Amino acid sequence: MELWIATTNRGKLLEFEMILEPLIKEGKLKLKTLGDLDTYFPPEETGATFLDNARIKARSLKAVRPGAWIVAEDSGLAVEGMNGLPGVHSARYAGPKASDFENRAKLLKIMGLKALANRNASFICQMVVFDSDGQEHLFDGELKGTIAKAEAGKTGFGYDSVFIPEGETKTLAELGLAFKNKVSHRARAVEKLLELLRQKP
Ligand code: ITT
Repeated sequence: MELWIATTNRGKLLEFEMILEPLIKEGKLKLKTLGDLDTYFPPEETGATFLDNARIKARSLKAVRPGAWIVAEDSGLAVEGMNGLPGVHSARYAGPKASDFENRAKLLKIMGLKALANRNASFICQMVVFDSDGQEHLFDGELKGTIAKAEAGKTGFGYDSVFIPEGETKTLAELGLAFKNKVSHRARAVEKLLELLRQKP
């Protein structure tokens, strides 16, 4: 079975590969990505919610690969003391072409300027899957934690180096990918996808 993943984010892709590895190793699953298409223009993520954006990405890939298994997810960081920001704007928080480093720097700066006492935050993932019959399946996941005062750690991507998961004292980027893939918002959603893939021939 082929599963097409609608993402341009290498960090996400690596996590999909690691969590779906059991099926890949059994020879039951092959992952395909946007890089396997000759030409593809990722759609604009104009939705107001994570789910809207996940659907936009999944439908856009489905339009060029009808009848294939497709998965897309939209994810981001919601900070309690900032009314859920950066939220759906997480990837482009510091501007349309912002790097992960610039996004993290803006977040830490704004939280520092406002002297926010409430540093509670959640990573959220909303996933849309189309099976080969075109039926839609929705999965989600959340990881609660707090925003660190400064960056620490090297693994992962995005806000991993400023996010301390609940019950831990180190950031996700210090705890490493094996840890992240057991507890993360994306891991929870991909685990549900793995279950679905095991059920469907
Ligand atoms: P695709 O849309 O191509 O999948 P993207 O990076 O643009 O890639 P999103 O629109 O879903 O993905 O934005 C997700 C952003 O939220 C991502 O760029 C990070 O800034 C942040 N984010 C999401 N999941 C994260 C994670 O596991 N660790 C750190 N940051 C994360």
